[in-house]
Amino acid sequence: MIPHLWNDLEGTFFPESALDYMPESRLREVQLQRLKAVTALTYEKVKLFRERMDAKGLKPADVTTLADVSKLPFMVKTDLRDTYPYGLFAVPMSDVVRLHASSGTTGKPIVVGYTAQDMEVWKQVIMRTLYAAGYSRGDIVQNMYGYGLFTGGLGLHGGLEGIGATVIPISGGNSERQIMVMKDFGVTAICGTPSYFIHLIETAQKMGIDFRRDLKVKRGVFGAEPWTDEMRKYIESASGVKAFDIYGLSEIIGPGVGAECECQDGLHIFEDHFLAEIVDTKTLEPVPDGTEGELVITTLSKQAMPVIRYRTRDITAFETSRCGCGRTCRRIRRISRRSDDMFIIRGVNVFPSQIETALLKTESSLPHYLIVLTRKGGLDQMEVRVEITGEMLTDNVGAMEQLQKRFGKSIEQITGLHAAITLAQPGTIPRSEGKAKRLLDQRNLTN
Ligand code: DLL
Repeated sequence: MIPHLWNDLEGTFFPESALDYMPESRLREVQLQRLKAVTALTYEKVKLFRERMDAKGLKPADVTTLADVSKLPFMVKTDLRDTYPYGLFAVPMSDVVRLHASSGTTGKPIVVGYTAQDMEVWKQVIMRTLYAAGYSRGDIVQNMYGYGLFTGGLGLHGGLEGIGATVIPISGGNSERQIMVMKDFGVTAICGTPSYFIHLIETAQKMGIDFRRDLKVKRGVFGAEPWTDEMRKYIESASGVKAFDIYGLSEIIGPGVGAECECQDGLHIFEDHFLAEIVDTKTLEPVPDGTEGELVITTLSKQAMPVIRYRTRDITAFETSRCGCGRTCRRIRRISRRSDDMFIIRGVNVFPSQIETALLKTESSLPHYLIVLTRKGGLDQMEVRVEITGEMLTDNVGAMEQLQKRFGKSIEQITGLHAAITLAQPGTIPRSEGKAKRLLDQRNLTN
């Protein structure tokens, strides 16, 4: 018998968005009730979790308060690989109505499953995301996230249909056709990765199409990869599209773990379904609100693959102020980096987002860029290839050299490191239809 976690609000009915405004005391009650249930379910059904609990001498009954979550063992990505494909599932396969997979960087993908009720929850959190970003019935939405095993396309799709929007399931790629569809189908809102949208802004320019003059797109929900506030400013000023952040990961549900509201000031976590903690990356102890650390998430209502204390590797902090929108769900700061994104060059920790900030501080138009790491005479070298955009282009060689110097100086100010800047010809840095690849580490190939 599957414990029914979704309809356990003792008869209280909260229409989708109203859940975002649940009185905080009630929200914590719901969380605790669900935390107890999910711990019991996972203990009973998932061997790996049961073994780890037993090793710590813990039983589900030891969870009596929300703070007790910190006693529970962590789960990490390799747990999904080690139990590939279905070892963490807590229901029989006959109850699993959907599988997705994330194409890890090495070897086998990780596989995640959903029951019919999980699909309903997923739809609801995406609906809440879309309402928060001002989407509604009547919107014509071009969904540019990849459809298929990736959770982005079909995840957003369910919620878009849920709010009654008209969905165009176009997926990524074929950029000129994307712009044609936007124009001809009267698209009012979009979903996709921010890096792909920046590429589309460029494509439209090349096609002689002006976003403000020729298109009706007003809003976009962007995520699946780190992006900065500078990038938001660029998107909004270059296209007139108001850009909202959406966060999520396959292991937890896919997109829809957290999202920005109209205040665009941090992402509200859908706390009735996801219990968020932020822990110190070294000690793994909880950090005070406002302090950066690694986001750890426990699914509170997942049936097919409940996940307890999953270490996301994503670095963020809880916002300490209340949000102007009145939602009671707590917010996290936008995720600018992953702890495993970091590269170490000559002993200095660097995140690709720092390079992006440095480039955008120098030039307001976002250049496409690639960080290339090599080794020369045993010493790490960092090259940043920056693609020339229309705004930067000039015949004046001196001016181009100046630009190169300014990029270098800005990177040095932010990271303390010297980077060789190469200005690349327009269109030469590879574009991605999904998540952007910003780092090419060739240190093992060079010396
Ligand atoms: O990227 C799910 C998703 C689809 C989210 C569409 C948003 C929109 P994965 O492929 O499993 O799932 O990758 C998850 O991507 O741990 C973060 O490191 C990163 N990520 C996702 N959203 C954001 C965001 C989807 N808004 C991993 N900001 C996560 C920064 C993000 N990083």
